[in-house]
Amino acid sequence: MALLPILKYPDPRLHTRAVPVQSVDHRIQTLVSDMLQTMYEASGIGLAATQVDVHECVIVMDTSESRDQPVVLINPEITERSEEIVLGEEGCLSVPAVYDKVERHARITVRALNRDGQPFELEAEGMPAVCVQHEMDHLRGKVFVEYLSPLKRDRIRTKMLKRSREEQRR
Ligand code: K1U
Ligand code: ZN
Repeated sequence: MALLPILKYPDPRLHTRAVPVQSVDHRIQTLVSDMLQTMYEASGIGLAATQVDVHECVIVMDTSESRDQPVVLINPEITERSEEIVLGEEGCLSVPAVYDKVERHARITVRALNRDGQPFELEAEGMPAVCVQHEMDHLRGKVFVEYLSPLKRDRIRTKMLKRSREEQRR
């Protein structure tokens, strides 16, 4: 297993659209293991392959309190969405220390392949539903700050660029 570097906003590679996985082979299984290790190490509840600069449709998640219930979604597709919308606080490992409210469908049904390449369906609500929608946005090249006002987004962009320049000087 390996820890993978996480791209930080406003890195333009975060806007790359991921392509479907052709075959759930050893390369993808290694990517899944590395992404899980990276997500746990960063104390995240989800991670999309886009964030580690791999532009294929792979998501890992663990929204359990015990942090021992990993979920792997390969080539996920949302097949049902509730009409009900919820407004909840989100964060992102690619935009550290920034949290803001985003509207999401309250309940969704997702179809995907697991890490063995087997199809399965997941019905999610609450934090798992929010997390799946956030991670699927990453696969489409969308970062949650793009739901915020242009003013907020510009402030976040400036703060992130300043922080990255400071980190480079260290
Ligand atoms: O995709 C990512 O960058 C991971 C992200 C997932 C996520 C968190 C919150 C709402 C939607 C999606 C994170 O894990 S951010 C860190 C975190 O654990 C967290 C932040 C805010 C609320 C709950 C958890
Ligand atoms: Zn994110």
